[in-house]
Amino acid sequence: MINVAIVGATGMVGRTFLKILEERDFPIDKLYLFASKKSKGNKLIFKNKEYTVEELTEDSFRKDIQIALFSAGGEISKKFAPIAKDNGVIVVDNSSAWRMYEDVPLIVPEVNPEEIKNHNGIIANPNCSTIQSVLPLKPIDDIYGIKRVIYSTYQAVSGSGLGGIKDLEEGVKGSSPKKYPHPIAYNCLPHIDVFMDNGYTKEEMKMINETQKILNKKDLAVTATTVRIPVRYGHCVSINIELEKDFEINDLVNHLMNFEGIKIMDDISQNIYPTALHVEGKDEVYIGRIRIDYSVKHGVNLWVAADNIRKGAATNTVQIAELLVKEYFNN
Ligand code: 2RA
Repeated sequence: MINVAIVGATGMVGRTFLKILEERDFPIDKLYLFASKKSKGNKLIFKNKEYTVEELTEDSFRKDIQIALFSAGGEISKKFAPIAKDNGVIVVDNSSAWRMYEDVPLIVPEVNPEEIKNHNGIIANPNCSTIQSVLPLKPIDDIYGIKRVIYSTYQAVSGSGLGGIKDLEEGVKGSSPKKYPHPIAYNCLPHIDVFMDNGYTKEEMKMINETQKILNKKDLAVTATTVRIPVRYGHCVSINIELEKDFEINDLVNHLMNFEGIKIMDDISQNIYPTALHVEGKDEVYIGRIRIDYSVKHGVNLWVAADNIRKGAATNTVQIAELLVKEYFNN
């Protein structure tokens, strides 16, 4: 049994951590919940037991915490993950703060579980839209080789937290946006996170850099356009892939079907394809609209949908923690 801490326990992902830990019967002995000063004293339920949220301080990482799941933003992770690590805690961090550090593994358990041994106390959970995208890319790369990837994303407002949901719900009533620079109701914004000097957004650069790191293909040609859409939960990604080798589309579909964590939903004769509403509350990555891209020699198009708060954040983080239990705590 493991002593676990959740940092950012009262946030959307933090609360989902608790839900997933319970659903998957994670072997928890002691549970500690930490959040900012304003959430101190809040009560959260885990396995029918009430826990009191404590204020996160530099003394929070008691000696008996073994694994800490962080989802409290990059600043908190930057400051407190090293403190936790110095107290012998293994941190699984959902923020982007540590993802591109050489000595921090960036893990999607179905794709690169072997990386679990390569940490120095901090492990990073990838960006939600990256997680759902690398699942199909992994089997395709292993079997056919991938030359180039073009991402176009359609991302739910919950990716921005409660503020995103509020802008949508209030926006449909005519209120002006607070979280986004333009109304998100009845609209779509080609702008997620901040713009970088190269004209890309930080979200687009996350998808590019994280895909290359997770697939261990530093020179892979990847580009991305990430778009916010007026949907509450569920990110969708159109993925165009240029392969090294020729392929039979049915073989490619079978390889995807047989890959852990993937569900195929693809029958256009019955209007069957994954949608954001369908994936809400699920942990699998759903793939449809699989079709040859005839504009290049060996090309394929995929439509990939997943719950951005579950598989895109909380579930993937808990699955990484399960790898840790298997690797270090299964005495
Ligand atoms: C978003 N992927 O959707 C980013 C962070 N969660 O806003």
